[in-house]
Formats: sequence, structure tokens, C-alpha cells
Amino acid sequence: MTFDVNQIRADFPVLQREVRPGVPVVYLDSTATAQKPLAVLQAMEEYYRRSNANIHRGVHTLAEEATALYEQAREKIARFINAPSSRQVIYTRNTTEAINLVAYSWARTHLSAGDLVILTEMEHHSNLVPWHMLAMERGIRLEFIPVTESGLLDLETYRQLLEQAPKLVAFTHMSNVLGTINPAEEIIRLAHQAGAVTLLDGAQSVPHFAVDVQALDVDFLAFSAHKMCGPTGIGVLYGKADLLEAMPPFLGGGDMIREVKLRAFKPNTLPHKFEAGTPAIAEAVGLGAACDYLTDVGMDAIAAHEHEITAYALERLEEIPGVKLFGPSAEHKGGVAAFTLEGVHPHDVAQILDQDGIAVRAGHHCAQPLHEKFHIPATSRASFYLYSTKEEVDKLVQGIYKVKKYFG
Ligand code: 7TS
Repeated sequence: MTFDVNQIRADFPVLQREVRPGVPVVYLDSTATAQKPLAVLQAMEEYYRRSNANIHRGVHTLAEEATALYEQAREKIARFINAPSSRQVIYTRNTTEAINLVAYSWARTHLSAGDLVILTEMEHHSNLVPWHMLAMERGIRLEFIPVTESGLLDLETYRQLLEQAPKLVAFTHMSNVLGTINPAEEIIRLAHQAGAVTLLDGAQSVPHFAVDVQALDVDFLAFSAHKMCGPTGIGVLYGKADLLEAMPPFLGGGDMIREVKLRAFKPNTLPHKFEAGTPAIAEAVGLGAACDYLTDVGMDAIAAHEHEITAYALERLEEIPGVKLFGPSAEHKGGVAAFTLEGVHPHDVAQILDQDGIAVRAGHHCAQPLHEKFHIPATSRASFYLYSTKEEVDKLVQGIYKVKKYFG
């Protein structure tokens, strides 16, 4: 399939709407959540219209269909990230829950007072707070790979930190603020040489470029469906089989057991051991459809398109007097442009852009320590996906000039 952005846009109902009469939406907030193509909406509707039943619990036809659809989606996800087996794909609610699962099940089994966990200064709160909680509870130590002025990880300091024999290196594949794409393969290889387990936050990478868990040799990978054209309410934890096998369950309840006595239980096998209670079945089906959709378009084509849009956006934004961009140059960066505009609060920028239908996010984007590092409370952030166009970038640039005029 050749990449035609107009054809792609036609797949997304939200992109056809106007936010007010005569004002079409210019959706530049895909880093927060992506829009959903018809294929995903239809798969979920079809599931509810035809096959709705609880999974793994009935012998009747609908229950068997629902179970098959739920498990077929798991196979699709496994193929999407090149997991050796779908047993290693655990459904969670989102990236946040996937990281917390590792923090509860793996880390609370393996880490004790004084053990070192290495994170980075560019983490989303969801890969900081679970470790803060463990530090308070267990006295584990946290160290951070610094972020340089240009928005890259300081790998020299990382190598030094590795000499302290960390137990875990947990880091984001791509920053949701700077857009930095981190050299995951190298970070993981060095971590393994130092004897550490690795956790990759793929919330911003899995949706945007091909992520191959076997090529990366990563131990755990966390991501969310809603950022990859799928529904909210479902995410994934991928893990290496031996690690997952050895981990105790996270939540207890139905489906995660093989046998229950009044005073004891035996946990189920993978992946069910980590999926207690009735899961998000329609959402799993939607995520499977999202994997199909992205695969059909082609992850390399998506990455190339986003790179072109991002390079263009950075070039145009840089020309605007008073705009300061954060993060590295386009070659190290995914589709994110976070910026400040001299003399105007980022929230005001976003609010005025909204008058013209331009959706950007303003705030600390759940990366407060990163903003502190750059001595700013907040940024405005435009972000791009497979359906973004240069015309939308032009509208953003015009909008920023309008903000400047408004604030004199
Ligand atoms: N990790 C990264 C790198 C993220 O960007 C996000 C969400 C998360 C984890 C958490 O994902 P969740 O699905 O569990 O919420 N980032 C953003 C954002 O940048 N704006 O809104 C959500």
C-alpha cells in the first residue's frame, strides 16, 4: 500500500468534524491519545453486536466466539511486537498499569533495601511514581540518567551508574515531551552486561515505529492501546517468559487461578495468571484491529511520514520569533514539538489556538521533573501521527502568530 495521507485521514471520523461551524479540527495531540480509525470502531461494534459474552467461562457458542476473538487479538499484538509467543502478552489497563505490574510482582520479589534502580530524567510520572513508592516501602535507591541541554540521554553518566550494579534499568523509548528517541538497544545491552533487568516504556514508541522485542532483547515492554489508534481501557505488558513464569500474580480473583481451595489457590498459567476478573474484551478486539490497521499502512511508512512532518514543523516553528523549542533535532526525534512562546503562558497559547480548532496540550505533560530540569513550569506541545499534514503545521504556525498579535 502506498502511503496517502488523505486516504488515511478518510479512515478517521473525528478528523472529518468541525469543532464549531466552519472550524475543522486540527488534531495535534496524538501523544496524549490517538484518534481511532473506522476499522477499530467497527471491530468493537461487531463484537458487541454479534459475539458479546464473558470469556473463558462458558461452553456456549457466544462465549467461545468471544474467547476466540480475545485470544486472536493477543496473537495479533504478539506479531506486532514480534513476541516469541502470545503467552508473553499480558493485557493490562494501560502503560501505567503494566509498569505497576512489574513494580508489584517482579520488583517486590527481587528488590530489597539498598538495591539500585536506574531511571532517566525524562520519564513520564508513570515510570517514576511506582519506583518512588517502592523506595518509600523498601528503601530501594533510585539514580537517573541525566538529560543533556539538547535533550539526549547522557550515556557516559549511564555507563558510570552501571558500575554500581543496578538490579533494574527502566526507561522510556521515546520522550512524550522532548520527542527524543532513545538508543534502546544500546541501553539494554549495557544494562544486561551489568546484570540488570530492563523495562522499556513503549507508550510513545510502539504506536509510531516498528518495535521488535526480540531484536531489542528487552525484558519487559509496556504500552497503551489508546495511543496506537486503539481504544482506551487496555494496554499491554510484554515480558520474557522465564521472568513472567517466576513472578507471583498481581491481582487475585477469577480467571487468574487454576484451582482454589478455601484456604489456598494455585495460579493459572501465562498469560492468564496476570488477568484477574472480567477483562476489557471489546477493547482487546479493538486493539487487535488497531494492530492490523497499523500493519496494513506499514510501520516504516508511518515513521517516515511522521519524520517528514516533524522536520517540517521544527523548521517552521524555529522561524517564529519568541518560540523556544525543546528536545533534539529531527534526526533523534519522533513526532513531538514542545515549545514556549516568550511572554505568553503555555495554557494561553493552547486556549487561543483552540479558537481556530487547533488541539495542542499545555502543561507539564506528566513529566514535571523534566520541566524543572529546563527551568520551566510548562510547555505547549503539538504532536503528530500518521494522519497529520503539513497544512495542519501551517495552521499551527499561523495560530501562533495570532497568539503573538493578541498578546502584543
Ligand atoms: N509513558 C509515556 C512515555 C507516556 O507518554 C504516557 C502517556 C504514559 C507512559 C502513560 O500512559 P497511560 O496510557 O498509562 O496513561 N502520556 C501522555 C501525554 O503525553 N499526554 O497525555 C498522556
